[in-house]
Amino acid sequence: MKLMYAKPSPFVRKVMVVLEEAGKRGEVELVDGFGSPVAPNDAALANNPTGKIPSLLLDDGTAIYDSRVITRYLDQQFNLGLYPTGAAALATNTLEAHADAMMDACILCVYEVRCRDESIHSPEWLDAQRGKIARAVSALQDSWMDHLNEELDMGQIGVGCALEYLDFRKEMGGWADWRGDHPALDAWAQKFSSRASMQATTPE
Ligand SMILES: N[C@@H](CCC(=O)N[C@@H](CS)C(=O)NCC(=O)O)C(=O)O
Repeated sequence: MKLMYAKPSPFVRKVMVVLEEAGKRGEVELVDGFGSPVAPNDAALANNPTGKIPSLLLDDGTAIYDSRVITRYLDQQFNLGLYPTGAAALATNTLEAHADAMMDACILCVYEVRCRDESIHSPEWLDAQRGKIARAVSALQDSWMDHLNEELDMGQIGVGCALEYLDFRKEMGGWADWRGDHPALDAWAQKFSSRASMQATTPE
């Protein structure tokens, strides 16, 4: 399998964390997929017409995306139990979607700053994305702490990746520090980031 990859990407990181948790990192070749909407990457484009990463090229030549499709595929392949079935599925799936939406808002800020000339940056747009991030962080602490402290699932992995992305791109994205106002979530994130799978995938 080949993974279209970029180390800073929080969506790619979700996939890498799953591979590390499975002990299967060695089964995937990493292919540089770093690009942006205005400078798409050839390998990323070859496997996903939108040029987004991650995409995973299977050994039979099939390309699958996006991150949620890939993590579900890996979960089934390696029997990881990261996606519970039955009634518990709704919470896990919603939490993963919540984390992905945070990442989407972050990436939109990063692209606004990095890909568009400063003269056309939109403060309203940036503030709107930062507002989404702030509300989503508060909701994690208000409503999701019990779930975050339960058995490992894909929702937790998504949240761990999203929160560390907030730290990683704080300066470029221009959002406020989230840790001071959310002590319970901060404590959870610190513990979660000590997992070997998180340590092995730290963005840089
Ligand atoms: N919904 C997608 C989002 C992926 C995404 O936005 N990836 C970014 C990198 S973090 C990307 O490939 N951006 C390039 C582009 O938008 O053209 C997923 O879950 O995989």
